Amino acid sequence: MNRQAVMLLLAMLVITACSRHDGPALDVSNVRVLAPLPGRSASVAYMDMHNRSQHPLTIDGISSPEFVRAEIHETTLSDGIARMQALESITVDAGARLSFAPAGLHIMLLDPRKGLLPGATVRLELRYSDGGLLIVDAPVRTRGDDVK
Ligand SMILES: [Cu+2]
Repeated sequence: MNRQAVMLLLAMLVITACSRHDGPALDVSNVRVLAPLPGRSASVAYMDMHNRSQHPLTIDGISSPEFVRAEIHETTLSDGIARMQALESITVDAGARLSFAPAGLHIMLLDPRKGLLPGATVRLELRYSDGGLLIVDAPVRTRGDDVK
């Protein structure tokens, strides 16, 4: 099978998995990937999440076919210095909203498999701790276009 056939098969498996996922999951909006700064390879993804279910939902893994690695990061300020740390998981409480946004939570996308151009689409695969998958297609924007 070629790569496209494999991806199609994976997509079908994901749809099957999602339909078995009982109850509503996370609503995701305002998704975007910012293209790397000139000379850099790391990209970042932001989005807003809303848990419409009656239960807390935990994301404990993330990947993207367009990148070798993807990680959940949080930027924190201490002594006036911004630092990033990788998080094992994030939990959105029942009814709560959570934003991945500049200077806070973000999805770090590392080692792109090819160049990222504004207008392209990046697929993000977020794994629920109970095994379901949340697939999000994110448009690539330049940093200057990002909505604050
Ligand atoms: Cu980061």
